[in-house]
Amino acid sequence: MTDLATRAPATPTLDVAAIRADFPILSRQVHGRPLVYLDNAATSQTPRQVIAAFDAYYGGYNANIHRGLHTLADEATAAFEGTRETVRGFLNAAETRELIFTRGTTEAINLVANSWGRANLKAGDEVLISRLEHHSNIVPWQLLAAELGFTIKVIPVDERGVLDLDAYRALFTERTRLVAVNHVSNAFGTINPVKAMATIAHAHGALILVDGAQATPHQAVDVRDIDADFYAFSGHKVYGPTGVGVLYGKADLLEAMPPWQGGGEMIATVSFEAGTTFAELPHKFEAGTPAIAEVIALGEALKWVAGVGLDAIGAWEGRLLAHATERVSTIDGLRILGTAPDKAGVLSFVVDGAHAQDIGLLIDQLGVAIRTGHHCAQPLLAHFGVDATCRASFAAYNTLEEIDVFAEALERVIGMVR
Ligand code: C6P
Repeated sequence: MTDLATRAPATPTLDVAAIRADFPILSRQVHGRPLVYLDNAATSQTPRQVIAAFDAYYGGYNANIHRGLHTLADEATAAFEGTRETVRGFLNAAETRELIFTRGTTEAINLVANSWGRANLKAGDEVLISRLEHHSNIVPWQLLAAELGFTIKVIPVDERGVLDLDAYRALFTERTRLVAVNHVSNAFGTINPVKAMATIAHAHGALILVDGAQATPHQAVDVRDIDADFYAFSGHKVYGPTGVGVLYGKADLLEAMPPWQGGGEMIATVSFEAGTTFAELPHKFEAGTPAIAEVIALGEALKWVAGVGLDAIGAWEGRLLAHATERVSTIDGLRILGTAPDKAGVLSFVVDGAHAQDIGLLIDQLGVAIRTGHHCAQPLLAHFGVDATCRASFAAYNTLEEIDVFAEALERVIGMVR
């Protein structure tokens, strides 16, 4: 993996105008100005191919899956399972049974905590979590630790927001059972060396769970190359719909894990006398009717991403990041948080004398959408002595001209609040 900001080719290989034409929302106005959408790390926009998948499903073959014998049920089941195969290719997983559909990254991590964690962690054990984590990769472990009595140890970061690998190595003991780390930090954009971290974890007999919510939209992910034991991502950050995400888990681990939610679809047989036996993977972890249309639409999103190409997307976003970094660096009193050499398309900053929320509200009046606040990463922000930052985050459809509009709007807004 290389630095997105420096690996960008001089001539971008993306046809950004053609890409933008796929996104109807990008032609809308906000407060009388063309929308400049730079809140992609919160949720990315959705191409018409994904929107069309909802129409096709509800207008053509809406039915419950895996249950009916009628034509509509067959068609819906085939499309749903088709996405599982698309996800398999997207992550380079070995088998589709290693892929569980969830509501998103948050639910995927909660699944691992409540199933694998509850069955395998006990008092005295240790779980390593990085300082860079989103709350969804902290709180499930804290909840479980309060119940089971294991210890959470924090992998530190340096002043650039880069994980300290020597300190990481030094945290391992014979009681370390799990490492939970994000692939890309949502608050700072740091790309973590998860493959090296997996090697170290495995050498100590620990598993590694990788939160890929912010990696999958920007770079090709190969779960087998990383050797991740678990890998999670959300549909809505990778040009897909909300309400759907994926948990990848190695088959032998998932096989040995107990179900975490009970209901229809996840059983083989149910009897008051003999008890319940469970379905094979992946259905053992998919209780109840899933988000069928969303899963099918996620498949379209991943095909769209593959069609554009993640290498080209990553390179283009690197160019956007470099340009944005250069533009805002000249603003008096502006400090960028997160200056890792290996960084995805996220620009987090604070400005002396101007609160992040004020900047966010005022810049919206100029048609520019950025996120302000703690980005669900309070331990990270607290470590850097702030309670909020402004965050601009980039996607394939953003342009250099939009970055200029953003930078000019930012300067104007700062002038208003100071
Ligand atoms: N980050 C952001 O603005 P869900 O909500 O389950 O789809 O994703 C949670 C999540 C987990 N890990 C990382 C690294 C994330 O960035 C997110 C979501 C959004 O940064 C919303 S807080």
